[in-house]
Amino acid sequence: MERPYRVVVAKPGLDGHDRGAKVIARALRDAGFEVVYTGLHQTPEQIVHAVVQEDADAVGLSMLSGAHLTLVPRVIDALAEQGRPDVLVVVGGIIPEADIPTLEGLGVAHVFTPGVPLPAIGAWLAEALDRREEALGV
Ligand code: B12
Repeated sequence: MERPYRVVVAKPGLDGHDRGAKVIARALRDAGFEVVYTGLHQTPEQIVHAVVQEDADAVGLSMLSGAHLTLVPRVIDALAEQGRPDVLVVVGGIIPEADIPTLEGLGVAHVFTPGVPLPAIGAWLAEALDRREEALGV
């Protein structure tokens, strides 16, 4: 990893499934990322506010409620509206296989479903953020 990237791990929506988000926040922190966890029950606007305030490189949305096709596009739109379309967006959780191409079409860089080893998630993110940094010419 070129530098310790900052990642906002967020729980959009009204459900209380926060175990996955906490596991990921911890795993990314242990892998050398700077992690900000938003806590439960965040609106897309609150999440994007955190991303802007923290000047984050990436946002990871943990979705187990089934509302991903409603909430993920709202986060992506709000990032563009707030002048941060460069932020890498990843989604994790209970996402039906059939919805993954739709999310990727909206601009989600990767979808992580249960069973992916935690070190592989950190490694993927580090590589993707190194590539993003190169592309941005930072
Ligand atoms: C534990 C659990 C609960 C717990 C939650 C405890 C908690 N604090 O999290 C309790 C008992 C509270 C609960 C309640 C309910 N639940 Co529940 N729950 C589960 C269950 C069994 C396991 C989820 C879990 O914690 N897994 C362990 C964690 C570590 O895994 P994970 O979250 O999937 O995260 C991994 C990956 O997905 C990924 N990941 C996740 N997030 C992120 C984020 C990023 C950035 C990245 C990179 C990766 C990533 O990496 C993680 C590590 O591998 C699932 C079924 C299942 N097999 O997944 C149902 C499930 C999610 N629940 C479900 C439902 C319906 C409910 C209830 C509505 C049931 C009811 N009628 O009351 C309520 C809702 C209550 C509420 N207020 O939200 C459904 C959702 C259906 C849907 N999506 O269409 C599921 C899928 C069960 C089912 N098959 O029907 N639940």
